[in-house]
Amino acid sequence: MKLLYSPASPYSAKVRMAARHLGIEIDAVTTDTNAAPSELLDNNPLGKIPVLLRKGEPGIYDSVAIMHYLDRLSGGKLYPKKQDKRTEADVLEALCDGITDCLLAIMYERRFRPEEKIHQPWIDKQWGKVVHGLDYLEANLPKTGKKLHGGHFSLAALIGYLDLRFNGQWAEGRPELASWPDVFGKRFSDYAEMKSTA
Ligand SMILES: N[C@@H](CCC(=O)N[C@@H](CS)C(=O)NCC(=O)O)C(=O)O
Repeated sequence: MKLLYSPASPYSAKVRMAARHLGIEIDAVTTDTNAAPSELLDNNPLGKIPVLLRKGEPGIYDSVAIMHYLDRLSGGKLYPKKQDKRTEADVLEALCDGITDCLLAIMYERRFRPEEKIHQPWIDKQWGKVVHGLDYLEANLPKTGKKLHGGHFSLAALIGYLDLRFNGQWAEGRPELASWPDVFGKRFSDYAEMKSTA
């Protein structure tokens, strides 16, 4: 299988880490969404990464659908079996992906608009959601034992992206969250290698 991805993409980091954790081989192919290559558009009409490609089968997107596919491939090793634990994992993943969505909205506002059209109230609104989300996580960090699940990988991807693009702006006053990567790194030793990079 191939994964269309980019090294900075947090959602790509999430699924790559999960696949590595499960021992599922994936060939990661760097893809520039701005160039909109046909391999990307033919497999995801939205032109977004990550997209998982299988021989002779339709592409799989978005990252949550890929995570669920990996879970099925592994025989259910990526998400808890018990209903309440499963819901917890799903909601954690939704929260961390949702915070990441806000961070990307901020990045895109700055990157794609001419400087005079950048709308600061929109950036502030997105940042407000980030702050609420991170404060919630600081007070409600998931238990991180031997059994990692999709929510853990989403949180790891979020923190990797925060470190890459918002370094110095999020960790202060959130000691639990700031030290969580050390805990996670003990359970998933490839974290430093696989988190978002420039
Ligand atoms: N909800 C999607 C979000 C994917 C996404 O926004 N990916 C970004 C890169 S991190 C992208 O492809 N951006 C290009 C675009 O929006 O055109 C997922 O979970 O996969």
